[in-house]
Amino acid sequence: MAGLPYIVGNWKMNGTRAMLNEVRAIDRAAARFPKVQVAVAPPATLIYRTRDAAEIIGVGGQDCHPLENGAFTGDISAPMLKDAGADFTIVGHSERRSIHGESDADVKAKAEAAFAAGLAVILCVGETEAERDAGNAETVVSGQLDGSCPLAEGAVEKLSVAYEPVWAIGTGRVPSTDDVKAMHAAIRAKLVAIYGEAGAGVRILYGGSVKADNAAELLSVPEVGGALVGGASLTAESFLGIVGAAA
Ligand code: G2H
Repeated sequence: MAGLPYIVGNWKMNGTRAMLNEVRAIDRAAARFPKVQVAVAPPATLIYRTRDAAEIIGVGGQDCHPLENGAFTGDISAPMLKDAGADFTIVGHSERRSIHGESDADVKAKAEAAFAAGLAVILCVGETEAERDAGNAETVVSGQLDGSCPLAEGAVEKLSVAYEPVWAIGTGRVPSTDDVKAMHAAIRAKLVAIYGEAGAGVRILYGGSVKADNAAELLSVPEVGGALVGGASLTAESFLGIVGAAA
């Protein structure tokens, strides 16, 4: 697994211009952690301003439309994210999959559109609690990867995968380190099956109730190459606690 630990804040539908103070504080502090790659994905309304306010950290979108433009009221395309200053976008977050009914094929089309626009991609996968209880967690995640990994030439180079068990998102519950280890190993094997040798270089993040006090343990698990952080990324103080744990 290549690269520095990657700590990404997913602000979801949170944040107005006042959050730019947090951005500046995160950006200043990131300079003290050169061995950690730090990024935030603010709501689309703040991407341009976040890019302007930050010098070091990466800035990304939380979703994109698979097409470049057209009559899709309320949607934002990958080239628009790029134009606003984004370096990457998240696709396939479970909140998009469940609330907006996005299929694996939708997520794959979005990932390929993002890649075509020059954006890196964080592709989210994860099982529900019922799927885990039924013993199907790895099968579900493997199927999501089969259906949603971008296959355009070179896309793998700009891909990260985030394993986010749905039942751990925003709940304060996290899987055991053994379960994280097993799932990340299964994801690695699947990525190698899909991409060959290049699959060994894809960063696999963990997401779901990551906090400053559990980050070090989660990040110490083999094949955990970083964290996708929701609630705890909304203040510089809590987010930097996680960045510090990754250093
Ligand atoms: C999982 C995560 C961020 P939280 O969705 O992607 O959110 O850290 O609030 O569980």
